[in-house]
Amino acid sequence: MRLAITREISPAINHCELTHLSRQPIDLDLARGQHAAYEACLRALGCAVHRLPVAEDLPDSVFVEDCAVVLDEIAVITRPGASSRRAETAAVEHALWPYRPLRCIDPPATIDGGDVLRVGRTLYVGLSARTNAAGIDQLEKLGRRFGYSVEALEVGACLHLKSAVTEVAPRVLLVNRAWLPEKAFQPFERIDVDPSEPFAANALRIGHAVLYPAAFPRTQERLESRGISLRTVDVSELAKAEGAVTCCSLIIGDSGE
Ligand code: CIR
Repeated sequence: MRLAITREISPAINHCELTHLSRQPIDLDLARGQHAAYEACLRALGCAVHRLPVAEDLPDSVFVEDCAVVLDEIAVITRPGASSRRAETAAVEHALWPYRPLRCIDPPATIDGGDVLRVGRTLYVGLSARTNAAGIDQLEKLGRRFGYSVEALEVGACLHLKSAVTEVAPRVLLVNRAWLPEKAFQPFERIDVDPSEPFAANALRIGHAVLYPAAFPRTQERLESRGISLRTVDVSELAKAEGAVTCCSLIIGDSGE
């Protein structure tokens, strides 16, 4: 069975980091309800959910994806690019140690899990405002031992690489090309987000299903007409914190290949 690690939303979420969006009030009760529905969806897709306890003073701690890169052989505990987020990793590290040998990213390197897209044995890593070249270099050295190769891509127009691209079926990528380097991912089948839905490229693939935000009906139609089976969730409140569906969990289990 797959395990999904999640974390309760901090009551301080209204003080979250924001890079590309302006601040809008987040309704904490509504956000908690949506987060619980997200977890229910993970369960419906076959995951056992391990929810980490709340961190009152860590506004972005619900976004556990940024704290680790879970591979089949090891888990790499990251060093998030935003200094306000560095203390989030301790609880995630504690939760992961029964499941994987752990490795750590050391200063001055920074890396956010949202910048790491695994496709087969390749780790595509965004060089972004959060992930620096030293972080990519350390991940490359850690992954190489287990047969992973790393490809770096510049990400400037959006927060993380996975804001612009995720895998929705084996070697089928959902992309917002406007946020990616021109020739990125050319060898793959690519499904473009609808131009009116630039934030629609973040989808969470679990086995043969895809967990997807309800906010992007036009891109949803493109995915469904390609035969991708979706389960939609309303994550409108977490979207105000620049979060999407991959960022609220760490999935441990078979890689779905
Ligand atoms: C941040 O700026 O770090 C948070 N407000 C949002 C993080 C979203 N993480 C992700 O997409 N992997």
